[in-house]
Amino acid sequence: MRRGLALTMRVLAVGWLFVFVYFVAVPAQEVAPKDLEEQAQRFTRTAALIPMRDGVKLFATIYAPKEQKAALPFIMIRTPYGIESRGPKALKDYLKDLADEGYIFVFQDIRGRHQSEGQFAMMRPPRDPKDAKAIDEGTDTHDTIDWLLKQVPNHNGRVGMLGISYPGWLTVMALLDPHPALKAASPQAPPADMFLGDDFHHNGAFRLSYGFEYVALMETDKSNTHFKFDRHDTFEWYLKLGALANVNAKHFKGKMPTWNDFVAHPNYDDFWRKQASATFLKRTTVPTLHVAGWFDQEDFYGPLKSYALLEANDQDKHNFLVVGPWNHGGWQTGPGDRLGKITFDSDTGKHFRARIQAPFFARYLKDKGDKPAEALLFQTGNNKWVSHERWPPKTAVTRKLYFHPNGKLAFEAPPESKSAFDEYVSDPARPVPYRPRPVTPTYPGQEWQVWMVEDQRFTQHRPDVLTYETEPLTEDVSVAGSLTAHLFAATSGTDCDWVVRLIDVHPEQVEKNPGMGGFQLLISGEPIRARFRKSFEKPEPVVPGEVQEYTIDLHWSHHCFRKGHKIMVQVQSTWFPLIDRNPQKFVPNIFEAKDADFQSARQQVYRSPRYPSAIGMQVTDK
Ligand code: PG9
Repeated sequence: MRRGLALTMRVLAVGWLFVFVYFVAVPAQEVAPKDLEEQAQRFTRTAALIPMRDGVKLFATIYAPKEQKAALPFIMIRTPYGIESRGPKALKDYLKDLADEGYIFVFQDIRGRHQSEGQFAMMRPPRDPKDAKAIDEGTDTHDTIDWLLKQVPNHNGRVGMLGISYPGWLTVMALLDPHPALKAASPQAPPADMFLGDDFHHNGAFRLSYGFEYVALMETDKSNTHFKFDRHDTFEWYLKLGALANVNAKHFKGKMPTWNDFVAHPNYDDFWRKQASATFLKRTTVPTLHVAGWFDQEDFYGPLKSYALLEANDQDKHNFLVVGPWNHGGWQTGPGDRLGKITFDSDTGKHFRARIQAPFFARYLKDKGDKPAEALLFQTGNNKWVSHERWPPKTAVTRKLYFHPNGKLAFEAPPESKSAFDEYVSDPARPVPYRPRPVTPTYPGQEWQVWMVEDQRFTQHRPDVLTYETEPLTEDVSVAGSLTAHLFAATSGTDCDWVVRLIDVHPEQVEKNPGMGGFQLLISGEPIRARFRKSFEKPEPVVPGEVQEYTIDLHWSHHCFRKGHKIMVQVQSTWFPLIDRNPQKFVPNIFEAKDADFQSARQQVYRSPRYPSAIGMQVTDK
């Protein structure tokens, strides 16, 4: 192997003519033989170990069309998940329309993963520009593009980059100090802030099942390793695990760098800020198409934030947004005409790949076709694509839906009533599940991918879940923009979580689809940790019994609550094991709380003229 690498190095100096002879041939793994066969007929596959500026070599495969008549642009995907299992498959679905158009495809394992050398660092923050020797994902992309331009024949000097989630974030990293040949980028579902809104935390509340299982997946070894649960229902497993301190004590034994980072950084400090896009993503010279899914169970905050950050400085008008009715990466394969039980009346995934993604790259890499729309969003509820010149639209106005006595929800402010609040007991020993049990593992699970479109009826009438509901709507209510929960609430403890869920309740009779009678569709749900109500940097205990105002960002939505449907809001204090349990007693660091710290708390949600809890929604008549 070492002799092979030495040869590769020597060849690089000689030039591209010899490159195909000396590419290090690495056998493909985990690929369906059919995919390989098909690709072998269409493409010439070459593998290479590409040297980076610090000498570390990254493994890449290059698929050039066999019948290549003209010089073509590159399309590149960099990933931590292993290119041998993904590249050939992607060419059949995710990248098929691009393949039909004609590109040279490049797939690369990032530093420290699968067949690449070096050390993996979870979301390695951008380098210090003053440090000439520093590397990051941006320099690795830059060095790879440099190499491709010199070593691969018959290209047109332009590179496009895309990817979903981690590969989407790698695409964002490539935008910071872009290689001049990078002419188009599509970051799809990239995380933007792991403390505020993406995979690992939401508003500082730790995403337990995802955080734990993703760390095991990525840091057990160089490949993808699934944690082996000894129970089918992980709800039960996490409950038995107890306090988070038991993760290192019983399982990870201090060996997982990212878990240790969670424990060492329980608040929004420089560790999180350094890797958050708001810190460095200000402007880009590269045309960029951001892609998000309304039902993304992992990174919904990220793509919207990335679009908004670049939109603030988009003088060149080349920053675009697409949001479809998809779960995490749901646009990469299949027709996209449904998700779980929800149907969309058209093949939204196919449409995206053929009519949005492929034309975007053709426009900027081949000078073909027109500019994309500024913001193309699928309006859920009405099942139609709507093109906006600006997002959120200028015409959107904010309306408030107030909590009322007797579980009512209305656009009028609440009246005085005998008692000003509703209450429940939150017991961390009996948390509210976030999806119907059994909660099967995240990886390689199927159910995880669709939990956001599960019928929410499974929590209704629990004594620790408050429900507020409108009358059947007499006209459509079309959200186009942000949703925000304003909660006035008190706890008998010194810390707690508040989880707010906004739900579209279908009528009892759905003619077109009787199975949807009464279905409760989650439109948005977010937790807030009381300790962070004033600052994510400096948590503070709450005074027991004192009413506090909590503002919870429920993000953007483009949903039409149809005439005859009802709007429902639910409030609870656990959402398990999606979110770890709050001890409900203030401790300096929840990752170090003891089992004995967990206590029940009496939770009160106010709905009076003085403390009018409500959901703010930007609505339009479109
Ligand atoms: N949601 C995944 C992830 C991205 C970035 C960091 C951590 C996790 C993913 O699907 O890639």
